[in-house]
Amino acid sequence: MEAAKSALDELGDWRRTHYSTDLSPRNDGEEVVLFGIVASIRRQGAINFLILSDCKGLIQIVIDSKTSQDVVRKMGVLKRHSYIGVKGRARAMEKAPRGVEVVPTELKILSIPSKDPPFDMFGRIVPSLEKRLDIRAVDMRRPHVKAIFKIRDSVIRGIRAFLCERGFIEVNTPKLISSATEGGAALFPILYYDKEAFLAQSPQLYKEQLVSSFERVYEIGPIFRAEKFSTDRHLSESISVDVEMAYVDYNDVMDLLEELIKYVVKRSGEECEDEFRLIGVEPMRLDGAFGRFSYGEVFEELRAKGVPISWGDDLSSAQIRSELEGMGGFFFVKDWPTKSKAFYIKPKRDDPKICEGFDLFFGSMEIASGGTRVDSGELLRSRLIESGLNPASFRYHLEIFEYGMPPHAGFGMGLERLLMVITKRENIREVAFFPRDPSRLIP
Ligand code: AMO
Repeated sequence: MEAAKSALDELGDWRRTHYSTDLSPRNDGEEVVLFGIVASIRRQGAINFLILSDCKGLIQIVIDSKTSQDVVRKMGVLKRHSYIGVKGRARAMEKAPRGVEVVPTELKILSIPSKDPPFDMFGRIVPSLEKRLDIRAVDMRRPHVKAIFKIRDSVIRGIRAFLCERGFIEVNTPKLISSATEGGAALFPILYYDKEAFLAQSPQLYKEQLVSSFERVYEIGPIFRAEKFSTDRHLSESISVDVEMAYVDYNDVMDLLEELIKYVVKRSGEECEDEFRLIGVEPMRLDGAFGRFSYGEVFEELRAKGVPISWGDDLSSAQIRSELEGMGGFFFVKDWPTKSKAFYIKPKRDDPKICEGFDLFFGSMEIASGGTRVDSGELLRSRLIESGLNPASFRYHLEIFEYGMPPHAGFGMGLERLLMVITKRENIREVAFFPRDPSRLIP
């Protein structure tokens, strides 16, 4: 350990000239400065092959008998997960990955780990997900884990580009709130100075208030749900893509959501070819229109197949899920029983037992839900009471409606759920940086 510490160099005035992926045979002979983490070291006789991993990719570093003694000496103390700087010359090399390698003239050792991770960089040794999550930041150094988060980044940029292009503005709404929006059971209570408050379950009420001035708003932010159970699809803290629009109804927002998903799936597939290859997934192609079925149609079909379901049940029982799985792909279920949906979803004018609400599924997994909103303050008050909520707790919200509210509609989409579909991961924890669930509050 002492020996390792004394071997450490200062960053000094070294600055990166290239990322690993900037280099190609065309850089042959060029002076380069690279930084990164040692992914692997292979010693072959007198030659050392070191794979350096930076935030963009991998590059081979070759140390042979012609390399300076200082570099060769430093190679002796290097191990996997050491952070280093390499100054040297790029050399075209057919056998190297991407046809180029770097021959160092100088090496800086910036950090040497005192602990070896329980997995290797390339997924040959795979410990349990729990163990990986315990040291998540180290787990994410691995190229194929990092790839998932690069795809995530591309998806988020795609969402922003798509919505910005259509005149939406990005907003942020409070996460410390005074009352439930999605039903009391799943709330996290907190102490706000000397009062009880809650972590926001969704930006629902605020995004609705904001359409009264901005007409088109969206937020990509955390939602908190005190889920009582642990499943592969639920997090206690998740990222939601919330969209709200004035002067439209649920049909328009279903169109928008379908277009948005097709756009980000295509864009991330094109932008992240390498990342999809790394995770062994063929990017999705979404050609046809998403199916749109009414709750009544789905209910009748399930009944006809002998699946136990009562009118108003959600579609989450194990048996229903296995039926929905068979439908494959994305599809909407709309026109839900009013009693099954939140108080802010608008009942149909000609049949108030049914509402203009929808869920978007991918197989049996709910990806998003939304609907036309109640825009009358009076109706909102009575819907709150019917839903067992106290209008007094929503006074601040109802008051805005007294000042007038345009017709509006919107949706909330679980970012991790969409990413599970895009990256074909079975467990939601794989697509969250630092997942939170009933048994995990660290790291
Ligand atoms: P809902 O409660 O259906 O609707 O949530 C919207 C979407 O958010 C995702 N989601 C979750 N993802 C992971 N873990 C969780 N615990 C979790 N809870 C929800 C799902 C879900 O479809 N205000 C409404 C939306 C709206 O009408 O605009 C709402 O929150 O993908």
